[in-house]
Amino acid sequence: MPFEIEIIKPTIGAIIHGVDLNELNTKTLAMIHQALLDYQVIFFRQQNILPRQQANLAQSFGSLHKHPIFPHVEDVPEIIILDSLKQDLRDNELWHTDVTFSQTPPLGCVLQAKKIPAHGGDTFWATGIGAFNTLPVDIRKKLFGLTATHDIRQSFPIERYAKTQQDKDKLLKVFERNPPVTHPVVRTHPITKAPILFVSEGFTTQINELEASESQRLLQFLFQHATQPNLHLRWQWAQGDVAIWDNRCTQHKALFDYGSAHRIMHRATINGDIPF
Ligand SMILES: O=C(O)CCC(=O)C(=O)O
Ligand SMILES: [Fe+2]
Repeated sequence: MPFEIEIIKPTIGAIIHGVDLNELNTKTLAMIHQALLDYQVIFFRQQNILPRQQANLAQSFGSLHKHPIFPHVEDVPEIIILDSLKQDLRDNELWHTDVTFSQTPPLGCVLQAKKIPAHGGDTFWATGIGAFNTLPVDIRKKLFGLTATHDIRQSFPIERYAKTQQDKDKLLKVFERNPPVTHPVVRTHPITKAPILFVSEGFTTQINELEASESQRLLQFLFQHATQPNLHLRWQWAQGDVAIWDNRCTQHKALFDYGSAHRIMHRATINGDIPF
């Protein structure tokens, strides 16, 4: 079946029609890999894939990451489960780039909607390439050479994620194993060489070279700038939809506006390199 690419916005996003993710061959995979570079986040509507196939698709991009906090699918440890009835998912409501608290943040993720509430639960993605390109020139110049601290504690505050002493001990161990890391404020896409604004509210706590109050002011400005409507898209899920995003050049957030309704997502996270 021929595939067709429907662009969502000039700056970010495309839907790929005519692909069954159960039937991937080298040619289709090459098209998917190229589309990810071209559109930063790509979608496949209502796919019928199992966790193992989702992991295989993700593995075509690189080795897979095991998350230090989220639970995973039985027998497929590379697929994490985000289940609104079992977890506190409010961390995902902040705009964030996944796992930038690591020295080697993920290359990308493959997310599938397993159960979707009747109303709400949309996810947004914003382009870090567009964010950089639309900054005033003087700010762009100022940002080159700056570095920022990314800290897991920002998105997983202990009061919220540790209800029992056992949870607390576990989370403290995770924090110990994941001390704050430093990344460039503007990173370069390793393949396309595009400059990318690489800070997000979820994990970025400080611009290291600036005094605290100036760092806070600049970060607040950059967070707002990067997530403005003309740089982001909003995806309304149907069950089975699959999103793949390039985590090197995007940030995202998931709305938690569906009350006690049940929403389940499965995510495979692809290991990345040290940002430069
Ligand atoms: O639940 C979603 O739509 C996305 C959650 C999220 O931030 C993620 O999977 O990385
Ligand atoms: Fe995320």
